[in-house]
Amino acid sequence: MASFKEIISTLPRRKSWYGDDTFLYQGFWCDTFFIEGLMRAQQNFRSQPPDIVICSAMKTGTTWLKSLTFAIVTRSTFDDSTNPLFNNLSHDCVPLLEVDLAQSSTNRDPKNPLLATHAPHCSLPRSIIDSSCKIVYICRDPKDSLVSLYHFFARYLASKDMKPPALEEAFELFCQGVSSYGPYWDHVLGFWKASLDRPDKILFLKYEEMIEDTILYVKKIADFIGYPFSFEELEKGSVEKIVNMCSFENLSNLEVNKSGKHREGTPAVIENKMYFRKGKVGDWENYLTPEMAARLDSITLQKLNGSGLTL
Ligand code: PAP
Repeated sequence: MASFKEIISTLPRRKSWYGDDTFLYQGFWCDTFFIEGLMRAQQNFRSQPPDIVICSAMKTGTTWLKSLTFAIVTRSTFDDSTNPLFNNLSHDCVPLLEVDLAQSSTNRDPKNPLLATHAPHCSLPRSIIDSSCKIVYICRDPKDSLVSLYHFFARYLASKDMKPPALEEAFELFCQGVSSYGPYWDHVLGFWKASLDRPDKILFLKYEEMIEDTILYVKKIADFIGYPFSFEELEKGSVEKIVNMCSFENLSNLEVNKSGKHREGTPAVIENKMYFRKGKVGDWENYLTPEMAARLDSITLQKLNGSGLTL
């Protein structure tokens, strides 16, 4: 039987704007490392009903959503000063399916029901679709996602003394759908349509709406994943506490997120601070020309046409 690497080597490939080759697997562009992990997870991962799967395309608010959900599910286990989020990046509190759980479903804390993936809906392991586990999906204005993605890889390349490409180059490929786990619009639409089919299983969130009224969405998420706030908790401000603890200002100023490293000791090591840039809605205006924004908006309109979704 062909190895995963051999199968990947037969897939359509393009040069990504951050240097490596990217491959088209099940309709989505991705690096070898993540495709291989996803293939393993598709083969090996067995989801359990209490699982809660955080799904997202890249740079749409994953770090934040992981922090919020982790804080929600662990609120009765830890007090205000002992929550692991004070000393750990949220990516280290919520395992990533295609990396941490690729070899085995059981390589995780049995008390933590959360896991995450950037995989598109069509590529989720069968057991996630078939079991009664919950999925929480977050998406974001593609203009802000692109700008965030560009800065992330530009900083990553700079840290390795490599020259980042021009934003225009990244923009062009993003528009063509060639971005990590892209086409971005197909990723969002996959989860959007699935959430319409199974609203009890998939909670579909937008970064902008969560920024607008985080308290409301923390309550919604908690209800959806089966950790509702009691009347007493609401009265004593537990929701506000979680919102404040997971705010951009608070998390980005924690020592672990200023100086710590994610996946230290592996080739995929990344400084935690790279996951915190501005955390704002509409920062694209500082980087994209009006023409670039208009082109992205028109692709978004065309792709989402008839879906009932706006971004
Ligand atoms: P990932 O796909 O690598 O996990 P992800 O967390 O989805 O990244 O996206 C990072 C974005 O979320 C960054 O946006 P920006 O580049 O436009 O600033 C990051 O700043 C933002 N972010 C991180 N933490 C928070 C938070 N607590 N609240 C709001 N936004 C946040």
